[in-house]
Amino acid sequence: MKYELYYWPMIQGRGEYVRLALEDAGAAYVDVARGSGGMGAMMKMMGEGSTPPFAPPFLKAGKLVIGQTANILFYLGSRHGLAPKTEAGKLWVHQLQLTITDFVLEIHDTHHPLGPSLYYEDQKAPAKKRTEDTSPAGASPMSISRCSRSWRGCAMPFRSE
Ligand SMILES: N[C@@H](CCC(=O)N[C@@H](CS)C(=O)NCC(=O)O)C(=O)O
Repeated sequence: MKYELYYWPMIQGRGEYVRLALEDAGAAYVDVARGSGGMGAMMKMMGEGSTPPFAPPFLKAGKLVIGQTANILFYLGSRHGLAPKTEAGKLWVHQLQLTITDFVLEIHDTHHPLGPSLYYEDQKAPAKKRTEDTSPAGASPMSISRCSRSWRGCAMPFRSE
């Protein structure tokens, strides 16, 4: 079976996690949106079927269409022996990937705290403030431990303790 990866052709972004797994597994795949007519095919896929993907990346594996980076990697990890075989091991690796997902969003928000449609130059001041509040270096060890390490995605305020 040849996988079909759907991701924005102009950036590496979250698609790169999937590409790395596919490459590591030696799996055959086509990077659909990088080919002719691929963008149109990708946009169409997001609007069809009873369980359409919400946003790229998504992977077509036979009849399956799998969205969410961590979900795709969970699938590929088991299928290609990239993840441990035990349930505990699989869940641990999935947990790590979900933590990475949170972390990626944290990093994104340090540059685009007001939204992805505005340029970084248009949100420099809030970006600076967001970065100060995000960096583990800016938080005291006590506040970090109380908040289960804010930089890993905890939404609770922690500065005033
Ligand atoms: N949690 C999702 C996030 C998907 C996501 O936000 N994809 C971005 C590109 S990296 C996107 O397509 N954003 C534009 C949109 O949602 O319309 C994942 O990990 O796959």
